[in-house]
Amino acid sequence: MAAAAAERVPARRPRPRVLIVGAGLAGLAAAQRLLLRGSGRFADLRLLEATGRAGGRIRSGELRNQVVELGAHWIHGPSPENPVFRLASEHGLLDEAALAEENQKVEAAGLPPGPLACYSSRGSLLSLDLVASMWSLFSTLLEEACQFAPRLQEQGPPPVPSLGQYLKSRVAQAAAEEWPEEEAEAHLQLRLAVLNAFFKLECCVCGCHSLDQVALGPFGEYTMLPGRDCTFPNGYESLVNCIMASLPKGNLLFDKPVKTVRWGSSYLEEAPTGRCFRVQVECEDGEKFLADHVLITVPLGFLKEHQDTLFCPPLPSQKATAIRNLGFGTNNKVFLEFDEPFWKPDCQLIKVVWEDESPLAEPPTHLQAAWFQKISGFIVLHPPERYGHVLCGFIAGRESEFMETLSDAEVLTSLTQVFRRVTGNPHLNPPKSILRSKWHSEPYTRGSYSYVSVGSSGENIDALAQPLPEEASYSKPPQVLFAGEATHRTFYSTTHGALLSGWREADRLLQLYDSPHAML
Ligand code: 6YU
Repeated sequence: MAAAAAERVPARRPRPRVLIVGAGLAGLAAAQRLLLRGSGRFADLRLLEATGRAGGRIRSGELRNQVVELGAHWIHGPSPENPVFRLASEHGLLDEAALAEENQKVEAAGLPPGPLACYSSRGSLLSLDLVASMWSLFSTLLEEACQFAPRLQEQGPPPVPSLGQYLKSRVAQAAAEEWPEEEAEAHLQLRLAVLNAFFKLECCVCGCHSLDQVALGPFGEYTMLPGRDCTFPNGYESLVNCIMASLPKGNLLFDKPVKTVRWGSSYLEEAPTGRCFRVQVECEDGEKFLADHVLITVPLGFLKEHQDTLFCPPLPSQKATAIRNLGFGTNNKVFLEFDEPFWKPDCQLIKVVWEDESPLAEPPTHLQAAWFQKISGFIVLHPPERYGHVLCGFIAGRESEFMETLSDAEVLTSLTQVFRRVTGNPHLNPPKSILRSKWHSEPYTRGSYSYVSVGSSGENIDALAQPLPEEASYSKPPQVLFAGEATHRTFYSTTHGALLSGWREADRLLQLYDSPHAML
């Protein structure tokens, strides 16, 4: 194959050749749609996946022979508008409770799960009334923060750049104006400490290190769908497996990391087609593929690290800026299996409140000494007859990335100390096994999911989603297209955002070739 000087006009209109880079949900969804809806026109399609498996950030693992999720956990907003919910229902992947109509109608936005136990770092259980009242304040402030979305102009521009600054100013105001003056200093501090635990929870939700990194204006553009979040009884990967089963074998090439995408040129394939292609994709192993269109679905974390070498010519400035400015952070999970539970049988969530912390004070900075204080909470896997006594902790940000550098034994030692301290039981048995994710260390992911960071906006998301060349038209069709969760303006960071983005780009190509102007 060599770059051709001039383009040849083929005698017969050939099938377009499509390459999809990445076999996460976005890439798989795009492939499935092109193959199912393209009436055979898109049969010349291949997916190149860097790793040895499909699913990307959907990754189910095993603990005690039971399935646990190392990546995506819930269907957020399982209701008819959610395409992941629809697909999962169609394939019979959900249980009755998730399918119940009442479940689909719950306006659950941000509801913490049922019964919880909240431990203090001083070794006692905290009053759940206090926790509930601080949760009520925090969730009201989050709702308030959504009011600065660009579409809701009546609120005017955001008063401060970040979600964190806004929440902190409102917490300070509530403390000064609403909390009882006669209350003891220690109790006021406890309120702040409980609120700080919710700041950490929101860091996990946003996938950021600090809420000071999250842009306030666009925060309200993220859209929550109705429905109480549900899980896949046989693992999120059961959804991936259903899509995979519908794809012809041989279309998906594993262990094919793409190194360079050359676009905006012309490459002659001498045999067997004698055709000119607009794009050449080169893999790490040196193998080259020619295509009319390439759909890039790699995570934003990978793009941030490799955009300078991945594209030749380099990306136009709008897109390069979007990649630099949008946020991509880390949220990890730690599964811990205990011989005996130290929690009550109906408990669904365990939170730890570090009593000397406050959202209005600087957080601890010494990672080695205090990384575990960033854990936002532990959910209890239910039912125990199936899972045994297993907790799943969530931790976001730099502390989460630091945890990835520690050994399992080091993590177990620190967390055993935490549990002994908060339960006041110095003899509490350590967890007997541990399983955890390390999303920041994954070379083809480099974090967990995207957020709109200070200095970026929903327009950057749209710019990231735009195909290249920028002036694409029917006579100059798109060569490089972009999908993946980070390209969805209102559902970024979710599986449904990823799925919809894959469909969006598949539809772009389907329309292109359905059009009466269809070229090639
Ligand atoms: C959801 C949830 N959830 C927890 C954790 C994580 C994520 N998400 P992929 O990465 O899947 O695929 C790209 C492929 O490309 C991949 O296979 C690579 O290997 C490959 N690749 C890379 N480079 C390549 C190269 N050079 N060549 C070839 N191939 C290459 N989503 O709906 N529910 O509970 C969670 C959670 C720990 C890590 C999640 C959740 C996010 C989803 O997992 C994720 O969006 C999609 O799977 C991404 O699919 P994709 O195809 O785009 O990429 C306001 C506000 C805040 C907004 N946030 C609110 C929502 C909170 C989000 N969820 C939270 C939490 C959990 C627990």
